[in-house]
Amino acid sequence: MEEVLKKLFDAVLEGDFEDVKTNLQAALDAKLDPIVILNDGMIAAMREVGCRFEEGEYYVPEMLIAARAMQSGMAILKPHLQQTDRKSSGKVVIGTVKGDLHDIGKNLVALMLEGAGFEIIDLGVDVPAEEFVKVATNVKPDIIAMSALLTTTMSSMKTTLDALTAAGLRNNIKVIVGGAPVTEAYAQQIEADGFSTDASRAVNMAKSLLGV
Ligand code: B1M
Repeated sequence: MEEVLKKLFDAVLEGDFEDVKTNLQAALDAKLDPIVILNDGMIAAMREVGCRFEEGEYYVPEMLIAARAMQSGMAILKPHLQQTDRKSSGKVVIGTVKGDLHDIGKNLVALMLEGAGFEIIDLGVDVPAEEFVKVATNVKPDIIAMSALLTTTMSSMKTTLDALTAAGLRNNIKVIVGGAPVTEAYAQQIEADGFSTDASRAVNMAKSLLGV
């Protein structure tokens, strides 16, 4: 790994925002691909945070501090990840499902979709099925995008899909799902229209579902 990416990785891991800022800028100045900076420097560090949590070396406060450093870094990286194409590709309502407070992956998906020309309505975290239905009824999106990071909250995706069907909205709206514990098999089982493992693929999935 490039030295500067290793430093960025360590800065996110330690939740040191000043070091995140310095090394992120250094990586950009070195003309490294922003996607590589994101994946190898920052997302890889969050994965390591998860491993340390599992091993009992990190606790919730350390996860939170790393998450804040990651979010601040994403804000700096944002303009470099977005394309200049401003033509509207469609309207997306996005949220992390009920019971789940993880929003970094969801924010990345929203950021990349926005960069690809989608209009984003971000409902935040811990979004109940009724809220997805209410907003979908009002704003008539082309896509609903749901994120879940906990095995215990994945079932909220199915609850939301059922609520959309009950409200008669399912025929007009494509639903895409993702997040670390979500698999293609699970997406098929709950009859989502699309699934992706990461934010870039979520954009491709959204575009192909809408044919844009
Ligand atoms: Co939590 N946490 N956490 N956590 N946390 C995980 C998810 C965990 C895997 C850690 C571990 O044990 N290794 C574990 C879940 C275990 C499980 O269910 N299998 C866990 C746990 C247990 C918990 C708590 C229960 C801990 C506790 O309180 N005892 C608690 C739950 C709170 C709740 O939600 N109700 C909790 C809390 C937290 C914090 C609040 C401290 C913090 C979140 C802060 C925040 O998000 N603002 C946090 C963090 C930071 C993590 C880890 C370390 C990092 C998550 C992350 O941001 N990754 C995580 C470990 C891990 O993931 N390995 C962990 C970086 C991000 C870019 O990746 O979100 O996966 P990710 O998004 C990816 C893809 O998944 C995909 O695209 C992104 C990449 O491009 N993607 C989509 C995501 N959504 C998508 C939607 C799509 C398509 C793709 O279409 C719509």
